Amino acid sequence: MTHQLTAIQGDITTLEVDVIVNAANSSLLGGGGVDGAIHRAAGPELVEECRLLRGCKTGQAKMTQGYALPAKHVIHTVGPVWNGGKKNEPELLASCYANSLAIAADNNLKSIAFPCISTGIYGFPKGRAAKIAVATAAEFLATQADRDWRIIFCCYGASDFERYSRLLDADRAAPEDA
Ligand code: AR6
Repeated sequence: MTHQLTAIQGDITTLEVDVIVNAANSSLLGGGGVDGAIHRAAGPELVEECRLLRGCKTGQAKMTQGYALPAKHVIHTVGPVWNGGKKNEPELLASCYANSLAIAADNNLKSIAFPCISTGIYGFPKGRAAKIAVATAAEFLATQADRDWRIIFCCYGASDFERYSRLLDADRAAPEDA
């Protein structure tokens, strides 16, 4: 049994994994940022399947096929819009990661790549978002003793990649330091 929790820098639409996660909006009908990139790379069949899903609430997630993407599936999750931090934004962001991982587990998927949900157009502070992402993924892996997992944080920019690399190094060092 192996668990990999890693950060890479690159374009999530190029990854050959079981599933990539989309930072969507509640319509699930496409938009800008990583959502636009995923829809462009997947082709028009993606929005056709998304139409059948009838939207998605903030913090929840729904899965489709990957169509022309190298990834087999897409999990669409709707991150919170940052509104100062007192509107449950941290809990809702954690739910995006936890619910996406739960859907992947239910479908026997083993490799999953996340973008930095909510930290672009939705304005969630990047440092806080990264801590929530890493902590939620680590909590999930702690429940998966009998299964292999590869969880990738796919960072578009160099500063995001450095932030995640630091956090993951600290996460790995923690048990020895304790
Ligand atoms: N691969 C990986 N990450 C990417 C890519 C890519 N190809 N393109 C952008 N990013 P955002 P949000 C990063 O704004 O804040 C859409 O219109 C980007 O650098 O895409 O959750 C939706 O329809 C940033 O780190 O998502 C919603 O309306 C991260 O992806 C709204 O934006 C997320 O930025 C969602 O806003």
